[in-house]
Amino acid sequence: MPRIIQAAAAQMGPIARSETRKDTVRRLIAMMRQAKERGAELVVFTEMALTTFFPRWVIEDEAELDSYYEREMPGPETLPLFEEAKRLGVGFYLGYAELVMEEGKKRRFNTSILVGRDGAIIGKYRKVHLPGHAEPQPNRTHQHLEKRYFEPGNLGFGVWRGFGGVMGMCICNDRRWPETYRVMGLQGVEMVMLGYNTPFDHTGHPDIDGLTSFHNHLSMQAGAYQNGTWVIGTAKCGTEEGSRMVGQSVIVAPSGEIVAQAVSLEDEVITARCDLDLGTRYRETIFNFAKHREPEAYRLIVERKGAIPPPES
Ligand code: ING
Repeated sequence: MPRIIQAAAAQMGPIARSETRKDTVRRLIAMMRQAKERGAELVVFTEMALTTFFPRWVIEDEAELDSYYEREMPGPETLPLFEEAKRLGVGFYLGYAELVMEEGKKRRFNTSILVGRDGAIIGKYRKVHLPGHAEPQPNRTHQHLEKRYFEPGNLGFGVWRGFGGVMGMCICNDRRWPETYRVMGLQGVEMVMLGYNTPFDHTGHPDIDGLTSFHNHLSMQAGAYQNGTWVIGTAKCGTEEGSRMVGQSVIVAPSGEIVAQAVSLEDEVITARCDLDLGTRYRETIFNFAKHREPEAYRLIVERKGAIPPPES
């Protein structure tokens, strides 16, 4: 019996600083309905899908900063999305800024959840790789202050059974690091979902920033192929409060091939028929970890650290 997931990526165009949760939830529901009309049973929304990407600014007022976070999920303003999902029988990945009291103190995470077709939360992930800075940088039109506004995720890279397979999550910068996919790959992940907010001017080096689009897909295609997993990457894109962000949302097969791609910088739904057993065939042949990986070799290299002679002084 083939294990097919009809999946969708719901790319978001810019979210203005002035947009309310009501506005953004309305946009998400509209795209969820579009995805359902096209047969989707799973929709991947983007990173921080409920607000503008606020780490581009220095925000000194704590009440204003807190206004960008969700204290409960679902909360009164996001419940309509969960209710519509249950009515339609569609599961979803949602990225948002999470504010919780843990161990007696206020904690802030860049978070995503996976919600089943019954509207119940299956799993939660908190972004591990936080790019950018904790302090504002000189000579930048937009800051990238995720290290100021979030803690590194403390939940690791988990996987969860759902939609007939093994599902995993990560967020944005995580997609650039091979460990992200491999830790889930070693747990048998079959579909990795992620959202991203990726400005074109992140490093300030024109030669590197000029490859932002190329590196976007390279990261996800490599992660998919090297771990025999589907990868769905959903952008928040376009010019948002003056910051130009890459679009190109994609659905990538375990072969590394892009099977669906967004072509706009607006709200756009793309869909694909994802056969989970395509991944199985890669993990039973080329990427059979049990047969072909040599973790012992890596350990030896790590233990021999310093074995490379220092450069001639
Ligand atoms: N954004 C970007 C990302 O990793 C970035 C930061 C942009 C890093 C371009 C490297 C190059 O896609 C987030 N939010 O992680």
